[in-house]
Amino acid sequence: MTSMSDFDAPKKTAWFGALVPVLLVLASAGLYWFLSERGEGGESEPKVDGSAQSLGARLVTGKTYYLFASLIELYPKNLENENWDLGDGGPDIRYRVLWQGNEVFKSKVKDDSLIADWSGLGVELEWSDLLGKKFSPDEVIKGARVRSADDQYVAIEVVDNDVADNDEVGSVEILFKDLRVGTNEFKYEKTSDSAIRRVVVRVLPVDSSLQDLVNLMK
Ligand SMILES: [Ca+2]
Ligand SMILES: [Ca+2]
Repeated sequence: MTSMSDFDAPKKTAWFGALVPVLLVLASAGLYWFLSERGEGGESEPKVDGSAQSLGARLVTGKTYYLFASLIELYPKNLENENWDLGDGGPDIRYRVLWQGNEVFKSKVKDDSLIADWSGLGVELEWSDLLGKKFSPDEVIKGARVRSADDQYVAIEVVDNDVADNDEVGSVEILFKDLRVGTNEFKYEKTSDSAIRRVVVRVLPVDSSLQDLVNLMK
């Protein structure tokens, strides 16, 4: 007896049997695509995020950076065109970083200098001391943490730290879009409200390894 179902059954099996390998191929191709997309995404994300940012790269909007002045030079006379301190005493330089109207870092004072420098690290350390060490950058870096935005700036406000009353030195505003990863030097004319001659600002991505940061500071 030949019923319709007996007749159809082998045909169905053959049709389905032919389809299974095709589905398997498609499924594994899809799985491969899925995995490789994920893999590529996983590798490229930190680059987009900027953790592999190299020296001289523009700052990425929305990303957080360490920022500090590694050098501040003043003109030889104060805002009143007089000596900074009694007699021939040089200025005792300290700076603050302000971001969005808030003080986000205050430096130590460098006594009697027209050219003051800061390492950006805890007092007893040099950058080369950090190679092979297990510190996290947050433990050793002495600087501001700021988030880059193209239309925003950081202000660096400088004073001559005196015993009685500090001498104002001046303040400079630096746009994030003018900053690069690594070293940034800015020179200024003397004006009635600023005796700042030169500022060198260092910018380092916060999500870098200590090893990468040491390389960026070379
Ligand atoms: Ca003074
Ligand atoms: Ca002094």
